[in-house]
Amino acid sequence: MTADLFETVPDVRPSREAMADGAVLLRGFVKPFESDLIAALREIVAQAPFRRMFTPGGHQMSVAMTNCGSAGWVTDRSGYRYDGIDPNSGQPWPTMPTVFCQLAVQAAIAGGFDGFAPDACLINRYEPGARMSLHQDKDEQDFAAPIASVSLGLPAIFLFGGPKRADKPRRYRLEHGDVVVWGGPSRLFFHGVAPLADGEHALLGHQRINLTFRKAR
Ligand code: MD6
Ligand code: FE
Repeated sequence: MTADLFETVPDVRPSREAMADGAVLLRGFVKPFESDLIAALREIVAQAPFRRMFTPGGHQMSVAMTNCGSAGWVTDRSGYRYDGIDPNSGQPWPTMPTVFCQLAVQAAIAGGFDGFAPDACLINRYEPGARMSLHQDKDEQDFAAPIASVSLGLPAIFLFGGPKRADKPRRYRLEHGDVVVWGGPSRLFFHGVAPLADGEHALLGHQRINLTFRKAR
């Protein structure tokens, strides 16, 4: 029997996988946006370079961050907050590119959330070994809006827990092009990212980039 009997055309449809009530994993959702998205990302990073911020407790994060949009998430010795100004430049964060906004809004719709209007996009860069400990996203003013999270570059193990820190997280492998949207009953669930394994991604090299879109204000 010859191998080509089993060949199929690649399945380019994004898939939809429920993670919890209000949380959905859209594998491959980025594909139609990919090249414009990465070009826009490079421009943002040229204006507002990645930097490793400090937690209020004085620890430097292993993940490097920047932002675009009218509100940027920052952390320093005084706490976590959203700020319209990049503290490194004293200038407003780069404007949210149209392609970023379109991707986030369309993913939110696919996840069951109409009318998402993100004003903040936190951009996380993981190099091998970087991780994010379990946390809740609760610095936003209105928890009615969902969060859309876009994974690019190297794959990561995403830890998705529950409403209590002690809830045992489930592990999801997030790959380049995957989007997670969550809100509603799971909006405040604990989550994190396991230490990034090394590897090389064809477009982004030895790193994972995560974009999280929020309505902060
Ligand atoms: C990350 N993501 O995937 C970290 N937060 O690198 C988050 O912390 C996150 O993916 C809120 C909602 C979705 C997320
Ligand atoms: Fe988060």
